[in-house]
Amino acid sequence: MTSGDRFNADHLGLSLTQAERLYFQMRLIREFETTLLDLFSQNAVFGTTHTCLGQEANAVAIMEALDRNIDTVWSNHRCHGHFLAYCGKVAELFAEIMGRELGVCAGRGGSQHICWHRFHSNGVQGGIVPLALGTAMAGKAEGAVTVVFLGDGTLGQGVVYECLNLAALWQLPVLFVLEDNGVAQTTPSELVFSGNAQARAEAFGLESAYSDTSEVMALHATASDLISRIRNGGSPCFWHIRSVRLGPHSKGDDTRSPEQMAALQQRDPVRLNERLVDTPLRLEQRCKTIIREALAQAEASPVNDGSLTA
Ligand SMILES: Cc1ncc(C[n+]2csc(CCOP(=O)(O)OP(=O)(O)O)c2C)c(N)n1
Repeated sequence: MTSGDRFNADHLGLSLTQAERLYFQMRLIREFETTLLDLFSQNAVFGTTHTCLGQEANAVAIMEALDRNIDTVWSNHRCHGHFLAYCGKVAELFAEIMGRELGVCAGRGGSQHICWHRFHSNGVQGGIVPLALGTAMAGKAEGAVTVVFLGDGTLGQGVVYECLNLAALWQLPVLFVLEDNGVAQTTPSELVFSGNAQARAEAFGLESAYSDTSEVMALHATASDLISRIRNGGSPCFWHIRSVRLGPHSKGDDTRSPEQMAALQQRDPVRLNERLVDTPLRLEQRCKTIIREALAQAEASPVNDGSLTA
């Protein structure tokens, strides 16, 4: 298998510019997530799920800036967009969530336990951060970068600060990405968070960056800059991205008011980036077809009865 086969969403048979491709990937993630919520409401899927509706641009912008042959990604409970932007394996992700043998890990762990090539996810808040330091340390000699995703609620975990300290002390090639959607499950950040997230990282000696945008090209430019600085021997970095969560925490557990949600919709990255393409409707239709076919493929795969391991 070549690296192109592994990671290239262009196997979908489209010839797109970079901007079109980034938009297309966001649209595909959006379609995946809305389909998944529909499946849950029909009781067609068991377990739980955490969609990344509203955060698609972060995932797509960052994965595009990585060298996926050597760089490592650690993702959290809200990982579908990160994974799809990493490799575009739609059917395998559906199948994983549905417990099917075709799943990324043979349907054994669901999306919170993905381990594929150099992409990992885990739902224990903060638990992935020390692991990210490990892969950063291991990859330093070959010029590899590790990216680890955090939600703002995860800044309440002490281990995150131990890791910021060690990353700076040992100058590890790691990019901490804070996807700050302003809410942890149903708790608004302002009820639990004091001070400034960037300042917390800087206090340990890390470089930091802040983005308050859903523009995918702007996010990609920042991601490329930060990742290449880290790769070329720069300090580890903490990137605070102000984001929006447009869906519930998992399924239906959203206590935010319709007014709050309407304000957040103004920052919907899929809508905001639509102008990057001439034919958004055509791409939307293409995404819908891909999702429909991938879902059918996942559904055709046998449920893993526990005998098949990844
Ligand atoms: C150690 C631990 N405690 C509690 C949970 C349950 N839990 C899952 S996600 C979540 C909120 C996470 O909020 P945040 O880090 O802001 O990420 P977001 O969900 O907003 O993306 C909680 C409390 C968990 N997964 N791990």
